[in-house]
Amino acid sequence: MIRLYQFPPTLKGTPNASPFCVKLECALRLSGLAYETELVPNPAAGPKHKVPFVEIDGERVGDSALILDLLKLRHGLDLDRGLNARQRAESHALQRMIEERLYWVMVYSRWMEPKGWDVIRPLFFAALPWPMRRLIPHMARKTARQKLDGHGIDRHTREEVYALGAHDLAALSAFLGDNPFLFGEAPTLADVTMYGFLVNIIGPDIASPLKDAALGHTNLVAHTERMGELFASTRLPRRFKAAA
Ligand SMILES: N[C@@H](CCC(=O)N[C@@H](CS)C(=O)NCC(=O)O)C(=O)O
Repeated sequence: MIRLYQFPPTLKGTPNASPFCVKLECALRLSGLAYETELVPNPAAGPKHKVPFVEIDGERVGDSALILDLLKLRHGLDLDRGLNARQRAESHALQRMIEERLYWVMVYSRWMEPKGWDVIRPLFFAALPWPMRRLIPHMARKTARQKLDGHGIDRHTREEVYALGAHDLAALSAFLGDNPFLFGEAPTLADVTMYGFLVNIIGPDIASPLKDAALGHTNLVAHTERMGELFASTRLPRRFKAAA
């Protein structure tokens, strides 16, 4: 049995506030593999102190990319089986751009910007008992700033941050062109990845120049809607369960 651990659904407009959780769950749904979902509010529960993580055959594994490698090995999950070597390389580069750069612009828009913080603060920490509900958000925001600083994105001006994000979105839009999916007629892992991040940028009610830039690419919006329909129409997990 595959058990997927992810954040509880707190943020309206996206299946999960973590784009990595959406990516992994979408890959599982499109593959048709049976899985169960457990909801963990605290990523520290995972082997790498991040979500998503999974339990496969009794073993806990963290990181969506490593999990997908393992699912390919053990369960034959391969959304890229139709791609040639060059397309696989392109897919790899697109995913790394989305996850290692665009992601951080999204994190900046949520955690550093007052408009983002005002939305996520009451949602992400609602389950905490008083007085932790007052203290933890402040500490978590400080940690987020340290991570953004470590990555380097927070060393740029606000305008530069959003210009970098807009470049990534423009590259994705140009690559997609008029195709329904990034590599043609069928969704691949790069589509699943792009969906996880775009639905998190476009879906929630968090105004930002990043969201504006994404909404400016009609093909990216259409892709997100297309993937959202696939996500919703594919098999639902057998049960949702809150982790102890
Ligand atoms: N490379 C990881 C990234 C996962 C990740 O960054 N998850 C975030 C939520 S979107 C997290 O758990 N952050 C908690 C932390 O960094 O402490 C993956 O692909 O799964």
